[in-house]
Amino acid sequence: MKTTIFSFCICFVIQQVCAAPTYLSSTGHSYEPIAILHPFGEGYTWYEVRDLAATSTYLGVQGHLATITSAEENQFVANLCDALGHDTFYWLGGYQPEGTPEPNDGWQWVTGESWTYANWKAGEPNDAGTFGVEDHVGIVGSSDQGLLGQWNDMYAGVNPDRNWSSYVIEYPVPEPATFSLFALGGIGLIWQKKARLKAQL
Ligand code: MAN
Ligand code: CA
Repeated sequence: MKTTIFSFCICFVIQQVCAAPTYLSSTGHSYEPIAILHPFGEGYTWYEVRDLAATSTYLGVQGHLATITSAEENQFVANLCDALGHDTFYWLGGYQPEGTPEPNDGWQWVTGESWTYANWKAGEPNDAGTFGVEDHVGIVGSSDQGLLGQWNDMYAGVNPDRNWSSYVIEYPVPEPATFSLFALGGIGLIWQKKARLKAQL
């Protein structure tokens, strides 16, 4: 189910749309894209959404900006973004250390996982645009222009040409089956304890 939250201030309207985290069995993780639309030049930096992701929890597990290491994971995340129905990029957890001169050098994930996969759009990464410093990865989250799932390196700060601050959270949650077994085990223990208490009465 999609949830839409509108926040209104005098001259500032923010729309935030998200859906429940969705599980991908091949990675054992759940993914939650969050679309945030706002007036141009407002909104969050990459650093702010990185911290928002890292303070989000699901099933008691701390999240992080999504780190994509296969075509399957990329497609899965892109499709979840597309389902929210907003034509924005979504920040991922990929970045270049500050001062990396070459557009294609030194890319890393926020989790420290190795950089084994990339899905750059043709011509990217290019360190282009108004600010000339593009060290963070955004993924196209809409199929509207036929580029769904392709990546661009972008400026991390608040950009006057941008009206979105969307991002994807990844949660390394326990597998649903394992989780259910834990839950069943817990119920079993409570039941045993109750039975023991009854026997003592
Ligand atoms: C264009 C391209 C991109 C760049 C953005 C910056 O779309 O040059 O590579 O990241 O502008 O706004
Ligand atoms: Ca770029």
